[in-house]
Amino acid sequence: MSNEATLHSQDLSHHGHVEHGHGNGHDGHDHHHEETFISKYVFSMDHKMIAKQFLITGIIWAIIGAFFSVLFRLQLGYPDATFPWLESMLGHWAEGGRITAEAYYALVTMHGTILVFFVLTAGLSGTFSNLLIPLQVGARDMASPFMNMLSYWFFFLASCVMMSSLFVQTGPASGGWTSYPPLSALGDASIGSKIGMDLWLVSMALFVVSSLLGSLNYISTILNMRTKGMSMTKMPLTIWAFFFTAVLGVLSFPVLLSGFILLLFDRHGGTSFYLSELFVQGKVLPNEGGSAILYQHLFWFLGHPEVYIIILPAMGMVSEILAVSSRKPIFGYLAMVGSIFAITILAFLVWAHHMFVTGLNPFLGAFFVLLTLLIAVPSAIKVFNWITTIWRGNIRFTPASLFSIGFVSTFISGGLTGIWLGNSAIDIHLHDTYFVIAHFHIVMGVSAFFGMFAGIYHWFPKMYGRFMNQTLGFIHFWITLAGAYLIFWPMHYEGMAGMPRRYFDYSNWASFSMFEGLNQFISFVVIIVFATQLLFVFNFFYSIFKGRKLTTPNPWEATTLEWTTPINPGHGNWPGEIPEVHRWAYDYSKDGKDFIPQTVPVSPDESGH
Ligand code: HEM
Ligand SMILES: [Cu+2]
Repeated sequence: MSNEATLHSQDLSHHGHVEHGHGNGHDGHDHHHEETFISKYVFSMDHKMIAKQFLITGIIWAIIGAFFSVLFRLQLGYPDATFPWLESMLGHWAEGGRITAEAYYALVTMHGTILVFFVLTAGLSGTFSNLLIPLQVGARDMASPFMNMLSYWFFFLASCVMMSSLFVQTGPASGGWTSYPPLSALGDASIGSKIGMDLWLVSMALFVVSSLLGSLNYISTILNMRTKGMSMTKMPLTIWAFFFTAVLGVLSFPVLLSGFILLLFDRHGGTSFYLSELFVQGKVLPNEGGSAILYQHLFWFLGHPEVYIIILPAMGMVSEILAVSSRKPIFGYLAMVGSIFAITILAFLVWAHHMFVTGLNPFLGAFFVLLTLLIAVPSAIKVFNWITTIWRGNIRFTPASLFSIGFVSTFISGGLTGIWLGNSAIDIHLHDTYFVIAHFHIVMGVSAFFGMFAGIYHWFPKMYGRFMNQTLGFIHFWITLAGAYLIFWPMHYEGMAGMPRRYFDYSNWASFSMFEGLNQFISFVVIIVFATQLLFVFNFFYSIFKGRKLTTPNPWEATTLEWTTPINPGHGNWPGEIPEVHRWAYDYSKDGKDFIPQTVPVSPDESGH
């Protein structure tokens, strides 16, 4: 499996880096100065605490973002009903107990923005990159703990600004999570194009800064701070996934940021990067020479990689958890790394598949179709390897392993419909219908959430020294799995029948009222699934304080380094020396042993290192 001889020389060359890491001031950190409440829990530079901050902020956002979908699903499922409590909660946004059209668009926009960026980017990637990178590569902390702390606080600031937009008089942005101009560029276009849009842009700019600060740290930590013996090919797949996720972010978020800055100029600086030849109420606007399509290129140059920024960390964690819980080595480690790499490259080459209906030259479109469909190859390799990893494994069913298997299931289901949408000829029919909503919710909404849940159940003991309740975890899994399919499967059919997305009320169209019963059913399931997530949130917070305590540092009998730290590791992770690594991360069921940690020498004579 491994190639000891060639790695040996690499080990030595890395040694220098590691010592450098030692001297970084973390050693004996605890002895030197008292940790105050503020330095320990608020402005902490400990990657583990920052991970918890990202996670808890992400959970709060997830509740809000998901609750918004409950609100607008009420409108979609019961367009004629009135809910007096809505009016007492939302005031004039729900006059007479019905959500207004403006409020509907704002809710959809906030729902999408919050879940994509604040939950699945910051909450998922931010949490687990922070938690696992230093622990699994054997470092005392990130390359720059201070920058890492800043990364959280920029996220927190972005959160405050986005949150404040919910309370301004004209309401939050309502141009969709993509914020296409001219709706987003013209303050008078709609009520949600006013100050709410500015706050949205400022918040997102802060968010990009946070994401870049985080990613640069992740990349430099992985490249420079690995412990002795941890060559790149001995890294767990989680680390590979976080590495490429960070690369994606560093290369694409700046493009989005520049797109947003130009949009701010258009809104307030009198420029017209995105505006041209516009008539508003019979009046010609002065803007000349801009192009709304330019914005779409800038947006989707991030927008597409963004879906991989969301899904790759989940893929990494699932690979890890499947190996641990089936007590088998991961199948095809190098193919897994290679396919993450291929996905990363391809992610940058396909953005215009979101723009088939913009009047793109069909000849150019053909290239984007080809490149898009090519992503199916590395994706299929990964799916094949996950299945062969659990094949004939001795599977231990835990909430983490079930959510990992659920991830593979929803990733396959959503990935297949991606092949349809990747074909421009079919996409032109399905564009902006519920088929797209169904596709991306299954493949990146549900899958990524499953990866996140799996990660939380699996690493909760490392984070808090306690277990989460298993029974509640099983209930959470089965209802969520069934619910996700019941919600999103039917949406494919609605989409094929032409039901458009972002419509506030379908009841005027005879052809769509045939879905009345179905829409009601979907909305009903949404409420149940939402309640189930609250059960998870309860389990999470309850277990932090009252969960069953860990008695051993390695409860899942895993091979990776994070389980060699004490049950509640301090800042610096290992009290003494950083452990040395001798083997890859997946020696399960080998040499007659159930598992062999990475720290165990391969052969006696190798230990003389
Ligand atoms: C039970 C969970 C969820 C339900 C019921 C739900 C439902 C919906 C529906 C019906 C829409 C379309 C509204 C419209 O276009 O009129 C929508 C939009 C969207 N949702 Fe979800 N969603 C859920 C979870 C998620 C998750 C986990 C994500 C994270 C990826 C997500 C991301 C989005 C995005 C990006 C949009 C598009 C917003 C836009 O058009 O600007 N949703 N959701
Ligand atoms: Cu895409």
